[in-house]
Amino acid sequence: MPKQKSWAEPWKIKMVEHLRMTTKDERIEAIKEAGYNTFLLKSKDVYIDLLTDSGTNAMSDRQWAGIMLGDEAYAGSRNFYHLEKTITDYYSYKYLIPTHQGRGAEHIFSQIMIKEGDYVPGNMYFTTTRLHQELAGAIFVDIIIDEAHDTESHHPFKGNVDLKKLQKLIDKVGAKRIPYVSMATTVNMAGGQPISMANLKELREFTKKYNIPIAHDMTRVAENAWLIRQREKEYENVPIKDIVYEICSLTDHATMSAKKDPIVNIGGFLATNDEDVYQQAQNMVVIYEGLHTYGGMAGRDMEALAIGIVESVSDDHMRARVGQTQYLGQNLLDFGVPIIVPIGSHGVFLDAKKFLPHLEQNVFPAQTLAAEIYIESGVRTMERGIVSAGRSKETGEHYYPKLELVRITLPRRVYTQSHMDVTAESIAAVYERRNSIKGLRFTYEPEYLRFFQARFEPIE
Ligand code: P70
Repeated sequence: MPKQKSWAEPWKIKMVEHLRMTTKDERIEAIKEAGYNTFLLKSKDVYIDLLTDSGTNAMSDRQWAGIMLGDEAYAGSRNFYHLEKTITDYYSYKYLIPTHQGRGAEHIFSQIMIKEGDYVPGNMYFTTTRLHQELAGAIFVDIIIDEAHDTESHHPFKGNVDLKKLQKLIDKVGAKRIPYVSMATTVNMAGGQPISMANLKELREFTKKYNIPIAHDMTRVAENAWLIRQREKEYENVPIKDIVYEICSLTDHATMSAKKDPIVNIGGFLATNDEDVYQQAQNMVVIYEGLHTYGGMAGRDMEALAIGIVESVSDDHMRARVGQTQYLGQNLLDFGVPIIVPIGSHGVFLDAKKFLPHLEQNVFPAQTLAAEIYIESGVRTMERGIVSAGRSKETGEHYYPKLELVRITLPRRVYTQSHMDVTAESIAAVYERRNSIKGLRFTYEPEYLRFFQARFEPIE
């Protein structure tokens, strides 16, 4: 008898997009031209693109049909009202401000909520989120549990908040200097790890005492809901849709990069239950994004998003989505490749410190490994380590994050299990020749979000 019953995708393929195969020599040239930064590779030179799950999803026939229903009125598009109702029905939030993508919402929200010298505690930083908090004058404080920084801990909810760390911050700076707690479902930089419902409820009770609101980064909330259902006994039979609604109900505001969970290619929003914040955001969105009934999205994109939200909370969709990630992760474990456990939802994360133990963190092991994987097979992955962490605003020194990772991220409904097999085998091949791999050094380092455009050269 097989150990586990197989699952299969709850869809079939109607249209295909051709992929270009390349030779190793072509790839060596391409990565050199890209300054050893996978963000700077041209897509035509990539075979299997696992850089990100952001905006790389395959829309359904229903979503494409929705595109034809785009109402491109400048003001009051009917797609906006459809989206607004969907967000209230599925995510509970009362008010909606559409934005061009997640960071547009982060920008507006941070500017409204933060005063110079404030502190924003959160369950680990995210690059764009922290930068907007810092640009608004805040200092980010990590309050995730210690296990999140340990690639070997099997804690089922590495996204949990450590309330003792939050208490310590309140004791030190006072609740008045904390405009909100930044809470992400799931935690991207920790390896796609979930927060538990029990922990979120505790956080809610705790913050209520101090009158501190919770701002929810809900970019991958449905994936978090799936992992709650897998790992939290009381929820094993609860539909994803209900878990998502309950998570959102425990928070006050939300920012969303709709390019992930809701299976579209562009879009985002700020949602809130606070009328005052809504009013201020309506005013700000017209400066930076567009009128408050489209905020940087076309009418057709809002329609595809409204439909995608409903599809994203389907149990069948999520079983296949997270099932594929688990399949790739298990394959890599079987090859003995060091990855973050438990396997998360949107990708598998290689532990570059263990993969390349002979490299110091200041020669960028994860950046180096992502470049080597590309050279091996044309699979594109992303660095999530010291290059992503950037430099401290105060000291100008690199942040040295404990986690030095390469993220292998899975777009939704795009690749097959055979693509996963090829990916795992090519990473295993790099693992076999790991001892001969050397590090990189900067040749160009941009000031903001340096990982996107930085360039490197190999250290001989
Ligand atoms: C990724 C993307 C975006 C993202 C996110 C969370 C938890 C906010 C955002 C911002 C794209 C990305 C962004 C920065 C560095 C690398 C890649 N994550 N919160 O690939 O949303 O991109 O729409 O502005 O994951 O993980 P947006």
